[in-house]
Amino acid sequence: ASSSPTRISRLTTVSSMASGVEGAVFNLSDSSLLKILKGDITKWSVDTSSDAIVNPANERMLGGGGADGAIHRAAGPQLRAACYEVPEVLPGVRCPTGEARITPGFNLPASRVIHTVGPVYDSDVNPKESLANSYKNSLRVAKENNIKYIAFPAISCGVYGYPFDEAAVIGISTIKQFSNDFKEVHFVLFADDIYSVWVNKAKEVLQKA
Ligand code: AR6
Repeated sequence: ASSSPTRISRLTTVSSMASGVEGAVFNLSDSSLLKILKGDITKWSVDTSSDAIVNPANERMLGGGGADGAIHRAAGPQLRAACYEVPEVLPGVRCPTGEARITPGFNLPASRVIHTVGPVYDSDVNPKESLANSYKNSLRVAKENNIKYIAFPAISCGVYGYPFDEAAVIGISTIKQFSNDFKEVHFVLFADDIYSVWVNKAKEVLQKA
């Protein structure tokens, strides 16, 4: 299988955020693709119900700012209610850093939401390991729920302060490791700067092999 990336200006496959969206496509394995898209993850959809978006949440899982806030607003109040039902493992902690939990997507176009908590870059003892765990556990929960199409934001790259280039390498290489279980893994990135970093790092990481 060729691992050379195909630059595209328009997505014409399953992604229905397609029209005019900027994106880059890479082969992860013989049977799975990585798509890096610029856009709003709350609008992401594919033509299947075996899909999920990943929410960069906090340990309480009851909403917040950034992508988490946008996802909760778009999903509607049922999402907060479903998160509230997730059992606490410690007082105030429903999802420890690096772990993942799943809920329905309610009013979102995505069928499910996988909530994960990335590391706070400046205070986590091992931010690399924690960020890799967020990706791994999100993919594990996705696999357990037969999800074949999954969209990630840049976990920890906002409020939690993770440097984009390091986060991109961890995210892309971790996804590569587990790619066989998925048809498509997408990154949906909000800003131009972060999008460019992701595309460049995907070329480095995926062309090495
Ligand atoms: N679609 C895609 N990406 C987005 C969107 C969106 N609608 N909105 C923001 N981003 P952040 P974190 C990007 O801060 O760093 C919350 O308060 C954003 O530009 O959402 O993991 C939680 O409750 C950035 O690149 O998540 C936690 O307390 C990336 O998503 C805390 O923030 C992640 O930024 C989690 O911080």
